Amino acid sequence: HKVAVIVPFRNRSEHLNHWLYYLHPVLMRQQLDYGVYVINQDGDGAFNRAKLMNIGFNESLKEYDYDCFAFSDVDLVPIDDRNLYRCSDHPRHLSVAVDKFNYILSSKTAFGGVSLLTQQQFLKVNGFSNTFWGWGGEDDDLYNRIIHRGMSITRPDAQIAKYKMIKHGRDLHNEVNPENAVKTQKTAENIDTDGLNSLNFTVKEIMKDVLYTLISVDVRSP
Ligand code: UD2
Ligand code: MN
Repeated sequence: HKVAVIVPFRNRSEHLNHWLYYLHPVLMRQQLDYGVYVINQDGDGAFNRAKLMNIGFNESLKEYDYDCFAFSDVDLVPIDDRNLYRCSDHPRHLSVAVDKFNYILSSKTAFGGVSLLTQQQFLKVNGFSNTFWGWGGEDDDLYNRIIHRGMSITRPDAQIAKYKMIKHGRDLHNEVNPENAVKTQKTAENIDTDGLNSLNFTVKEIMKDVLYTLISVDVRSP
């Protein structure tokens, strides 16, 4: 399994240090051929998690022929090695039971946190939407895209797919955006024209560390 782990990022260095410390041993024990790509949003415009994921997909493929993409928040640490960071026949949701939510899945359609898609699956849904600025909705929109394209999702057992979320408040410039909830009703209208095929950004800097590649990008805030 050639897995690119894509981590959306801005101003969470402490979380990143923890994440790297805990995740590398897990991923190594899982015997994956993997690379970690931390996609840092440059500037202080509204955060766009989904767009950073699309950028990570594009940029990681320039380096290696990855066939699986693990999209992961920087604050989610798996607590069971059996929760494999591998793709399957269906897009896969790994962060099933998170301590912050008392280890209970919020809804059957939840797809945020940590999710995995093969290259083919991600291309089939045209990636994430690029237009979800601020907090919320982008994960639901990706779920809708998957269903719209005739796929379904799978999850590991909740006993295995347990996570700790590093404690945090809401970040600056990532306020809840009420427009995002409205937009999740319009996935079918947008999927063909908003996504990987409409992605625009500028790479500002690429920094290669032994443990990860940090790519700073201008996401061209509206
Ligand atoms: C939930 C979802 C998350 C995403 C978000 C809504 C789960 C477990 N998590 O997380 O996947 O759908 O809601 O957008 O369902 N980040 C930064 N710097 C910032 C802001 C965000 O690095 O200033 C990154 C970081 O990787 C973070 C992620 O974006 O973990 C999601 O942001 P959050 O942790 O504030 O959102 P949360 O915990 O509500
Ligand atoms: Mn979080």
